[in-house]
Amino acid sequence: MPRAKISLYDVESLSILAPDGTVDKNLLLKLSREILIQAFEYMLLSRRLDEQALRYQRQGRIGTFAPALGQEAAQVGSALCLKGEDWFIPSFREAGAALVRGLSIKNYFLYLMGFEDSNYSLKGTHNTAIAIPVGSQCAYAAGVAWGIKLDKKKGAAIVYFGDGATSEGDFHEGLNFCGALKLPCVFFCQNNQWAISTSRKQQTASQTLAQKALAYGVVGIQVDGNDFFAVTQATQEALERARRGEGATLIEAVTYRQSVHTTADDPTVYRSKEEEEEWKKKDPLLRFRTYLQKEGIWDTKKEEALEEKIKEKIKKGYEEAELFRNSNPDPLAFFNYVYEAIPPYLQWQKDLAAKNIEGRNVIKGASEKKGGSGGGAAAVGELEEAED
Ligand SMILES: Cc1ncc(C[n+]2csc(CCOP(=O)(O)OP(=O)(O)O)c2C)c(N)n1
Ligand SMILES: [Mg+2]
Repeated sequence: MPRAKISLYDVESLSILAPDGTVDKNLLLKLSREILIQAFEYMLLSRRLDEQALRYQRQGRIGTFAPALGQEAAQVGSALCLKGEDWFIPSFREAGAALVRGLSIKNYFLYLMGFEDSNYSLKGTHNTAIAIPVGSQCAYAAGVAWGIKLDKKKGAAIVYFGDGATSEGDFHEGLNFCGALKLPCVFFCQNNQWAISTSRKQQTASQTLAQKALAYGVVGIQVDGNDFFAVTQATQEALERARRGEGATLIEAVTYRQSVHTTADDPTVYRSKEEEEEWKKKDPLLRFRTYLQKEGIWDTKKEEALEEKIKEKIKKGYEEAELFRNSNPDPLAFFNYVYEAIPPYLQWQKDLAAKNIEGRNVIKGASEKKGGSGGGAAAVGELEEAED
């Protein structure tokens, strides 16, 4: 019999909370009233933070940012399953999840103002800095998970990335590594249908993103990413599996990026209004609110009070960040945090930048002298007094 079928497992899909706010009671995880309210509070905070940050960005108060708007159930639902000992490894669109992990509004705005002090505040936590190179965090996560296993530590790692990242090598390498070594890692993919202007369909011929797990011998599951309960259930199961030493899971949370890719993007040139309207009907916040109201857990009065609280919190956080900006912070701080001991070529760059910031010096013949010293550093230049 030279030709036979190799049987692989089927990929599960999970949905518990429908867009009209009704739930499948057989699948519903028992969660306390307090947790449900807390989840809604984080989801609303995340949404309002996105809306306010967009205004600040348009006013020139902060730099470019990537809104999480529309992905609140995926982010808050998954992050709420984490314990302090677990490692949180985000990309650039995870404000909702990061808030659950203790990110302060001040630090969020500091990051968006370009201050490295925000990332530095992560020291001592189990949260890593935001990864901008798409998919790179999947490789870090494999390393973190390997560390957890080698050190026989409790907990697991969770890494966040998008549909676009599943076409990057780092995603495949990370997943393979975690599969081969049975590492405690949850790969949390937010399939928000777009990677800037590349649609999910253009991204891959794969029927689901979850099935990519099969090739690496890890569990893959697709969930309705706008369904708080499905996300929570799948993440909880994946984390428990990881903690039991049974290896990694790939979760594909199917959701939608309702806003711009970043504030430098205009989605009207590549996607239709109709598509956006269709997804608004599946909005994660609306559906969760409808459920909570039906259950008598939430009402308009509570929400009005929460809206007020959130408004104040965001305003206060922004003002604290502004205060920091106006306090003459060290503009060279970002040189300090990449290496424990700053290498000579970086020290050179730092000194050069310091002199340039002082406005007294200009670079002359930067690429001609002495040659680079590795790590992509420019060749050592020559400093000269400026004419003015
Ligand atoms: C390695 C790399 N290539 C390209 C970019 C530019 N870029 C930033 S975000 C992005 C799309 C990412 O899409 P996806 O993974 O779906 O995440 P989403 O932005 O939708 O959250 C690209 C191409 C980058 N940051 N890093
Ligand atoms: Mg995407």
